[in-house]
Amino acid sequence: MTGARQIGPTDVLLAVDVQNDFCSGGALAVPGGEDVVAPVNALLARFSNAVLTQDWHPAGHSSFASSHAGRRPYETVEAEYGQQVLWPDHCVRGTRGAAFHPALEVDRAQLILRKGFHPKIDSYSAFYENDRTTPTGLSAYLRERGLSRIVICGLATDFCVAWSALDARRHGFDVLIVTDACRAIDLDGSLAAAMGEMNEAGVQPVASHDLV
Ligand code: VGL
Ligand code: ZN
Repeated sequence: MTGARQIGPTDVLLAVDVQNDFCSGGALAVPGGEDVVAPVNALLARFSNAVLTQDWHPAGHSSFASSHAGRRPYETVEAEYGQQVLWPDHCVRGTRGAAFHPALEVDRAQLILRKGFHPKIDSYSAFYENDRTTPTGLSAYLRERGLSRIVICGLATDFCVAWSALDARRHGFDVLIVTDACRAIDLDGSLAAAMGEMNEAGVQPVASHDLV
């Protein structure tokens, strides 16, 4: 079999934001978002190390268009830390939209990392908030557990998946992205841009059937 890659004891599966609000009928539905659940579950069954992230915003979060008078979702504003896309209200902590997709095999994960909980800072990456200086603690967690290669999947390819993959490379992890277990928002070419940046940074695309 060409392209087969062995899953080993120092590999960790990082499944990003497989939550109701990013699936059909959700507040920030990613096209085909729910289609990742089956491949992500199949991956969870094969990895002995797994981390899930959960987008987890307080009501009135600064990334919500509704928090900015006269602004609409998908417009951009200047936050204290730079450009920030405004989103529909989504993944409000404790709501059904913030819950994982009901079919996701959450029990297989050892860590659920919540992000985006600071009212004035968004957090796409699983490693750093969007101010690019506030860490989530994930890098130290993985290092302390001796995990050196991150296999990433989930939602959305061009935001939370890509930002996490790029930060993982900056922290010196090997990174694979499982393309069939991701779906994108694709806002103004954001998918092509994200794929280009990940390629440049050495994030390697892989199909889930090649991970054995
Ligand atoms: C995400 C936009 C806002 C994501 C989260 O999971 O990619 N995108 N919050
Ligand atoms: Zn969010």
